[in-house]
Amino acid sequence: MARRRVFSGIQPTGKLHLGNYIGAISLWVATQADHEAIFCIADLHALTIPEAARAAHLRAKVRETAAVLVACGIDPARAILFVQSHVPAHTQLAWLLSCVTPVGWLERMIQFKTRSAGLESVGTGLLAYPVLQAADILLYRADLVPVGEDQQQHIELTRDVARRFHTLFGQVFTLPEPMLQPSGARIMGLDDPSTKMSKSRGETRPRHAIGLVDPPDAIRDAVMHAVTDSGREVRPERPSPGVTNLLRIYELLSGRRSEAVQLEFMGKGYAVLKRAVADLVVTTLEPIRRRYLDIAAEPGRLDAVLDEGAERARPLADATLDRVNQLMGLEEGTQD
Ligand code: AQP
Repeated sequence: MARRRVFSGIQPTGKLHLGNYIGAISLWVATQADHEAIFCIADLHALTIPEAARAAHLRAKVRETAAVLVACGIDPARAILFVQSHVPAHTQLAWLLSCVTPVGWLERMIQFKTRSAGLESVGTGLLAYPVLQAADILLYRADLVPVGEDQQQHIELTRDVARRFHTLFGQVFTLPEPMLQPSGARIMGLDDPSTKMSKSRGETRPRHAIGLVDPPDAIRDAVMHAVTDSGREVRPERPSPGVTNLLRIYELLSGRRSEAVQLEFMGKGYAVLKRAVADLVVTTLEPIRRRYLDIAAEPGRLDAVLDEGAERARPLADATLDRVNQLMGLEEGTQD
């Protein structure tokens, strides 16, 4: 039986953090064994965030992101790992899909509303971002998209865009399904548990995120200063967002059930919980950090991995794009 195809991407917008790992990258690594896996570093998406788009930073961030992904266990011998802008079909299909996507669908996206809130002027790219994301996924006819739950709405939009295209022009795409962590893991910022842990926020707020390759001291410092509440000990009957976030990190990294974790920490002081979380995070991330340091020391090899990934991705993407061009009347095709 043919293996199902998995596609996902990550933006090189800052240091990759524990939320990215728990919500997405750990799923990516797990799917490689029995799926056809394709992963991209979404540098074109990063251009929608002005601070991330500074040219001098972007190339370095792309390399750093690739090195962290490989250190986390993405195996370039099994999975295709490439940089989005190295495969021109992504932007080409995005334009074609934008011509069939109503603006109202994009204005309803929660991420667009959050990111544009309070801004005087918003780039067209921020609004059109989910169309490019739909193109990323649909180009590879992916069956499954492993993502954090914040991206679920964009996968639903991808399906809507594909369905609309099929109605207007004919069948070509596979309708993808999101693949989420069973517990729908969303990791919140340590300095503000009302907002999700985010790469870009982590760039300016030192104790916001746990970087996947942060040194142990920095991890312990961030966890021990994590915002909790005015109480002193864990009381599951009145959970606050900060304590819930720490319990959840512990639960997901230890692989234990939430009831067992609650029982373990019930009635114990917040300092005990924080120390246990810090120890577990450091133990989990230390092998990743060591591998990262080795990989980052050989940038030539990393570039070769990304070049080869793009070589493997291009023909797959071009085959879908050719068919779309034919259906839209831009190229001669079998139906002419
Ligand atoms: N806090 C989170 N908890 C669980 N999953 C998360 N993801 C992101 N944050 C969390 C998942 O990580 C994948 C890659 O994310 P992305 O780079 O495409 O963009 P994002 O969702 O916008 O991630 P960030 O870290 O918040 O970056 P910035 O600050 O640049 O926006 C996605 O699958 C996402 O769900």
